[in-house]
Amino acid sequence: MSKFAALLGLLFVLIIVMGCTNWSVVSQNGIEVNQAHIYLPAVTSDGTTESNVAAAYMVIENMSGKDDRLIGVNCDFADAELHTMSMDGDMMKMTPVEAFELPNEGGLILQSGGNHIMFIGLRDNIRVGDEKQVVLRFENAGEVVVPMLVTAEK
Ligand SMILES: [Cu+2]
Repeated sequence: MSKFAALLGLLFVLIIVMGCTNWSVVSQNGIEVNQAHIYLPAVTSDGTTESNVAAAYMVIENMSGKDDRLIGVNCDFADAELHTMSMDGDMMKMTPVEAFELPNEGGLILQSGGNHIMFIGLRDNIRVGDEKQVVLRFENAGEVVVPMLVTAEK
């Protein structure tokens, strides 16, 4: 099975698992973003958070005809970084990276415990149920604006 077929299979499973959750789908310049959402940790009873960080998870596919890379993220509610997870002894730790590879006809899965977008220094009293605009910057495809629902779900 090709990597892409495996990715499609995973995407199918993700969609079933996530059921009716209406997380955003954006298709632009050959880049398709599915299931994009912002995970807010430590949510309190009013839907805000005691944390000053959050993460974004999604599935990105590249149907543009050329290899690409996710090289940055911008938003107005925090500073954003690309993070990967690695082992430090027997501890998992997050490390900032410059880019994620996104080969043509391939995909990139940003998920809890793996590669993700990290929001640091949350502003604006972000809360569950908000929709936030997040700009993904690709080396070839340019900027793709993705509206993302804020949720307490990973
Ligand atoms: Cu992180």
